[in-house]
Amino acid sequence: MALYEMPFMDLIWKAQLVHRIHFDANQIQRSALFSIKTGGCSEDCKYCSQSARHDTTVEREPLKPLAEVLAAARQAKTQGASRFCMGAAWRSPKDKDLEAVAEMVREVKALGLETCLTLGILKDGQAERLKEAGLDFYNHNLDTDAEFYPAIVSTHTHDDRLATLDQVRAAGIKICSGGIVGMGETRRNRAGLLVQFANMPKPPESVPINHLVAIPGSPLGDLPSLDHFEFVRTIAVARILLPSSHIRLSAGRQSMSDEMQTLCFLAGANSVFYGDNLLTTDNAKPDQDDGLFQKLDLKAV
Ligand code: SAM
Ligand code: DTB
Ligand code: SF4
Repeated sequence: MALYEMPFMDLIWKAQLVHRIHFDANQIQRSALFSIKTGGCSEDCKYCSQSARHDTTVEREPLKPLAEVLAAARQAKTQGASRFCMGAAWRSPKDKDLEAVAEMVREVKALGLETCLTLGILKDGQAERLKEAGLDFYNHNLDTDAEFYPAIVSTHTHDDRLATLDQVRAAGIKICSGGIVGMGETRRNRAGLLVQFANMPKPPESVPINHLVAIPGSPLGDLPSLDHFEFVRTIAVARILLPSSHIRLSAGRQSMSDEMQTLCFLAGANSVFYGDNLLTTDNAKPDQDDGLFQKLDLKAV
């Protein structure tokens, strides 16, 4: 909380000092995102377009065939992404589906891309099977602190999320875990989430900070946007508390100006999702990103 309350200029300066000890400040990592299984999810996460319980425009689809996933991965590689993240709208993967996904991991890796999956809660043994397939990262966000979590999700608990992160760590897979801001949480909730990551025996290698994309028809569909400067402060506090993690400026970039994104990079964000789409919503356009990277002399890695 003391970091959040610092004068803005001092906070950004401190974040820059920390950032430059651990990273090249002119490099940004780029991951592409692809939905391999969209919609129809049993869970009730209030922010999400893919819950079967919310009346959104997203239609339920089956698991995508391998060829379609590989075509998307090849395109992401050609466009310049270094990691390919595959997301599924599941509470938890079935063993049969896990085998199909493991095959996707093997084939995407063979293209020379890093692999990441986000499939929901993992059961005993599933993380090990993904590790055997060569998975580099597993994304599983805590999303907000333990206190606010029940106001957002009732069908699983914050402890369920932590148990999956433990399994991923134990299997030797790198962790991507972050949160969403702008869901009506307090600054204390935001600080609590970041402190929780910082206090882990080994913090996540990658920490996505998502700005809520308000989805029409979802329970958070009418929420007003969080103040942009509070968002930038959140990035800076994340950078200071998690000095050697990649901090990803994630969902919500499509509604941020170039100048706002630049403030986020100054505050220590050093990773983005690159490509036309996130999972079910639009991302910032690659052409726009290329222009911004050029103007700022940023090198994509
Ligand atoms: N079903 C899996 C799960 O819940 O872990 C994987 C997919 S889920 C869509 C992955 C993450 O996307 C969520 O944890 C949340 O952080 C983010 N997300 C989903 N909808 C969002 C929205 N409308 N705005 C911002 N972030 C969102
Ligand atoms: C993460 O933290 N953000 C990504 C990824 N991990 C899976 C998802 C953002 C989803 C935004 C809303 C949508 O496109 O459905
Ligand atoms: Fe399902 Fe994941 Fe969306 Fe929650 S966030 S409703 S678990 S897809």
